[in-house]
Amino acid sequence: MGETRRHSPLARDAMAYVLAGGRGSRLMELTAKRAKPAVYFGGKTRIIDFALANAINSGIRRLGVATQYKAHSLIRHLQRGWNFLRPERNESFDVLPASQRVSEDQWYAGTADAVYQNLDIIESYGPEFMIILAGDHIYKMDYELMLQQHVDSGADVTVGCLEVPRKEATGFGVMHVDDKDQIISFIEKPKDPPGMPDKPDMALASMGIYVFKTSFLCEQLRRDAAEKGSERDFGKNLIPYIVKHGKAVAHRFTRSCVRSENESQSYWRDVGTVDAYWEANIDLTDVVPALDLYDRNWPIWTYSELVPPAKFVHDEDGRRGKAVSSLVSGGCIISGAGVKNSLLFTGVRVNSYSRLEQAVVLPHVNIARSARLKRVVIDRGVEIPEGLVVGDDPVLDAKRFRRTENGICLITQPMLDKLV
Ligand code: ADQ
Ligand code: ADP
Repeated sequence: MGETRRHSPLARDAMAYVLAGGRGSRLMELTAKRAKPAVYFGGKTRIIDFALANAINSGIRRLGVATQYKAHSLIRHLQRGWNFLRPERNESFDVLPASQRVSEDQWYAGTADAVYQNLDIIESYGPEFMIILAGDHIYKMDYELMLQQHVDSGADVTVGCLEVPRKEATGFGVMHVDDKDQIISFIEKPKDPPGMPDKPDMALASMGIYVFKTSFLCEQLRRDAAEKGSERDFGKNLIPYIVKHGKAVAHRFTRSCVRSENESQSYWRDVGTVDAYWEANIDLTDVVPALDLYDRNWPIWTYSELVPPAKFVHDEDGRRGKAVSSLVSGGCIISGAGVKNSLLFTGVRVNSYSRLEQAVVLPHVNIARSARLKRVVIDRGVEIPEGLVVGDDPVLDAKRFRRTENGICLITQPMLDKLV
């Protein structure tokens, strides 16, 4: 197996603080009951597992997760899957729901407030560095490299960034840097994002990942909290302030952040819309996917249900149950049905005469006989009735389900219940 990685004290002196309170409303009904970080991704994992696994794989052993919006499913997942860090080894794992600890009438106002309200907990652990992460992106990144750059450059804050097409940069913090990658301007979600001087069609976008010395972060959070009119947000308030009054440096997310040999390019996805979510999941069915989930040097840790292996059976007429170019998780049974270019999460049943193509099927979905489903996302636990056809008639699909511009149908149980 791969060499055992050795970690410098930098990562061991750092606490990773994951912001997982946002709703992610563009995922529509997928986030009706759960926060975006709790949404299932990739067959076994949930979105938040990527940021947390990155932290663990980078050698960080102190983790905090700030939750707010519809946090139950997220908290349950964290308790089941991530509760292995041990205080007696100087490790910690804290779930920090907005609990009105600072003032009685306040939830977390913005992302900075979600840290500010827990400053006493953070200070009680005394980490030298804080790495603030978003819990809603799919990527693999070695945060140790970012910590190292932070120390080497002497920055007040180091901001993770990547190049995105200029037109797509309206949802990001967009920055300009000098030749040493010091940030000279930062605009949060500009309507008309400025391009990069040498690549006018691209913009340098913030990943919403920040490294600070803890003492400096505390000082800044307290300063911002006293400021009238601040929205208590990193992207809107803290980062622009530090860019203006201090030293902010960009850390470029590149392929070198990951040591896997299989990945030909750096991979980072927001999966913020149903289309992007469907596509990123279906991409995993490629022969050589851009995101390698099989890399044993960079495992994506998660809570996984104890289930028997996936099973493929003939039905009573001898019809074969089969899946090609697909990922099929444990507990699935495909019986006399055909599955192609699809991703089946844990415990999915596909029964005789049914056909799935480019389908993302969340855990414990039961697909009755003779269904034909193409380009769909099916929410957890849905009972697909016998003979349901989706993906053939755009007008009918749009009437019954959530159909996106790209023709992907999101199917939930309440939508099906309305049909009868
Ligand atoms: P946004 O993508 O708009 O911008 P934001 O809504 O601020 O992100 O959420 C960032 C993270 O914090 C998400 O993981 C979210 O779940 C969480 N979160 C949001 N509100 C929260 C709250 N009140 N309490 C706890 N957690 C909360 C940010 C930056 C941009 C950057 C993009 C990159 O502001 O500059 O470009 O991230 O996606
Ligand atoms: P159909 O595909 O005709 O709708 P079923 O869903 O009843 O049929 O089951 C098909 C096959 O799945 C069964 O013949 C059996 O092999 C397998 N199967 C169903 N339930 C279980 C179970 N609980 N444990 C193991 N195998 C099962």
